[in-house]
Amino acid sequence: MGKVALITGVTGQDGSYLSEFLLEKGYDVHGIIRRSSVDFRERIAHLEGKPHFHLHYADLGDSMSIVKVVDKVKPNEIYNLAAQSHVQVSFDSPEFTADVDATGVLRVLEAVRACHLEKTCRIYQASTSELYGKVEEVPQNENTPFHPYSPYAVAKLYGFWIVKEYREAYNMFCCSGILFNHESERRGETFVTRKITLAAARISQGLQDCLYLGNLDSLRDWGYAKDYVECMWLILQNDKPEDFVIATGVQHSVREFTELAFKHAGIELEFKGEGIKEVGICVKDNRPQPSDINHQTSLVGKTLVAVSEDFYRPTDVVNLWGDPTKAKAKLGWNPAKTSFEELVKLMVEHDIAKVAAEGAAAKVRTNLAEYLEKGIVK
Ligand code: NAP
Ligand code: G4F
Repeated sequence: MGKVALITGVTGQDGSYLSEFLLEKGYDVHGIIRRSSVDFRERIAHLEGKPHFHLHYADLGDSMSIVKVVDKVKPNEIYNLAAQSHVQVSFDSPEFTADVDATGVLRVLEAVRACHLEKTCRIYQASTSELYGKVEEVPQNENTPFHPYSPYAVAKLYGFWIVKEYREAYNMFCCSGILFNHESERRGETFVTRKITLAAARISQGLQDCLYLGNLDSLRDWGYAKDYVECMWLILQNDKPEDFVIATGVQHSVREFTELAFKHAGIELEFKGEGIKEVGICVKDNRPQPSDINHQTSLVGKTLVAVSEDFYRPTDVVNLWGDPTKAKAKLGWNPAKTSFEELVKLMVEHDIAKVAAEGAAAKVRTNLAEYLEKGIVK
């Protein structure tokens, strides 16, 4: 019999990669999904219907639903990835964020106890570098003090401590991975990296004029999500339950990410001005010029990136930089598998293809509408 894993947040970026990873390892993978008015789950659509992949309705805000799924599935491992994961949104919906990201963790732990699985079920909690918040040292490791700096981070801090508490109080194998930012072609479209790669793709194809961002000076340690899900699994295969920092150990600014993404899309930018007045101007237009897309006019001299106060946060975390020494030494994890440059490239290439495909589909629809109107096709 293979192992059984239960993933909360299976429809998210990490949940989808982790599902693929565990299926390849021979696991029976169960995921929890929420009722939504849209039934298409883009990130896991290719897994639905596979024999070892199962979905169950439950919600982290609903204790009974979690208890029922845990009791039915009887998992050997639970990966608690479900969360309201957007920091800026947590300022608009702080109570919901606390319910899911803080109390939700407690609900999962209690469900395991209620089902008497505390001796056999290992639990991974998706913790975050946001706990370091208004950072007290750089780079950050497992001993760096926490200073959460958003409603999201405060909620996640509760999740971190309740996992630690259950580990000590009830001898449960539950651990937190303190993951630094990890991105991919499946990243939500309002996180800064994906917002940038999609905009670079659209601007390069003449479908968007300008990208508006918030704090360009913010520094992050960005890794590739596909590499990070392996570490989640390694944490649960360890001899004893421990918490780990997962990061690349390399730091870049939002501005650097933007410059590189646009460069991959054939656009060289130069940044001028400061703060709210800063702009990114095109200084070289290296885009190929196929005849069938509408970017015949050069972008040189145009302002393609500008700053908008709308994307400033009431408090912002500006200096995240992780030290993955412990994960390297104890788990044998390689933090340098995908470099920053490779990550940006793969995201931009993906989005250029996506935008082009959407453009082509839209063109077919327009042509078809025209033909129908003219009576050419009936
Ligand atoms: P994501 O793409 O935003 O996915 C979040 C998942 O949580 C989605 O499947 C979502 O379901 C689910 N969810 C939200 N509220 C729920 C609820 N009440 N009940 C059940 N499911 C719920 O996030 P991600 O980037 O994959 O991140 C995974 C986890 O790692 C999160 O806990 C996040 O806070 C944490 N984390 C992420 C990073 C990062 O850089 N990505 C770094 C550190 C920690 P729907 O599809 O139905 O919305
Ligand atoms: O991409 P972000 O929204 O990610 P953030 O806030 O770091 O949170 C992500 O990583 C955390 C791990 O550290 C996770 F726990 C969390 O779930 C999530 O996955 O913003 C990154 C930085 C911020 O400093 C933000 O102020 O980019 C800055 N930024 C500048 N302009 C922007 C924008 N962020 C967003 N989302 N949109 C902008 O236009």
